[in-house]
Amino acid sequence: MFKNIVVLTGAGISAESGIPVFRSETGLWEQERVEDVATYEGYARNPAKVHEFYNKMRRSLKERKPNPAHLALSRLEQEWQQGEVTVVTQNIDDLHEKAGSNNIIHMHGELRSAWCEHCDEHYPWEDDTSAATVCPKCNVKGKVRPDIVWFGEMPYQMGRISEKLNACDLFLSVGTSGVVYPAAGFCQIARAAGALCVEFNLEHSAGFSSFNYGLYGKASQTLTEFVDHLLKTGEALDKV
Ligand code: BV8
Repeated sequence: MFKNIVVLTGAGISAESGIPVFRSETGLWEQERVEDVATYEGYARNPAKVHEFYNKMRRSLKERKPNPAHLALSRLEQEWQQGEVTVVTQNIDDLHEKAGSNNIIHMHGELRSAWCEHCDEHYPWEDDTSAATVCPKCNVKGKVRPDIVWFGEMPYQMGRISEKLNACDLFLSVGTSGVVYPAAGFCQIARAAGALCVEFNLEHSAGFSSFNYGLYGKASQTLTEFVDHLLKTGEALDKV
């Protein structure tokens, strides 16, 4: 019988809500070089470009809606009585929140947060950021950056994530290509802790061999069917 559940999500869970994934023919990394927009060096080289890259994403968030995959996880959190459901997301959008999930860890940061490099304060942020932005806490101008974890930077709440992984007996990975670490290594930690590990993707992720099995297709269908069955029977569906 399962008790604690950890769900790792990646860009694929938001694809059906119209947010582009990273690694596909039409993916984000086809339009921009990772080095230019998702590293501190790229930000230091051209802050205006990086501010604008995230400003565009943040503006478009307002009209993005959660899809059935996000809603299935919110229902799972609400209706699962046997233990805790934790969503660990690599995504910087707010679709898990909009779907009603509460127990969420944004390990790569959030578009709707900003971070002052001068006073190290993180705070909710809805507008654009730029070199002209003044920190509402320390009043220093030009030190407010997008609150996003770039390559080479430490993801957030790794201690808490590791606790959840070591205490879970069901690990679901939804819509991630499994190429970015440390997230790509979470399945092995959960597996070693004795969890059943299932991936939900369009195709095998890079880490598919670490999972007990995968359910392939659109997460709005595969994950919804899986959660329905889990809530009804307490069992894990192994084919859809
Ligand atoms: C760190 C922020 C250490 C910006 C992101 C060599 C080997 C191994 C590791 C490394 C290495 N060299 C460097 C590293 C470490 C590096 C890394 O892993 N690099 C990789 C690329 C080799 N990692 C880091 O730097 C991390 N930090 O290690 O710090 C440290 C230690 C001490 C002190 C300081 C530091 C930081 C990583 C975070 C980087 N930031 N994003 C932004 O979000 O814009 S990563 C970026 O990729 C996003 O966060 C994204 O979430 C993440 C993963 O991408 P996915 O979510 O998987 O998206 P992708 O497009 O790839 O795949 C989508 C999937 O969905 C596909 O599989 C597709 O089939 C599926 N899909 C599509 N539609 C659907 C679907 N599935 C179901 N239904 C659908 N409808």
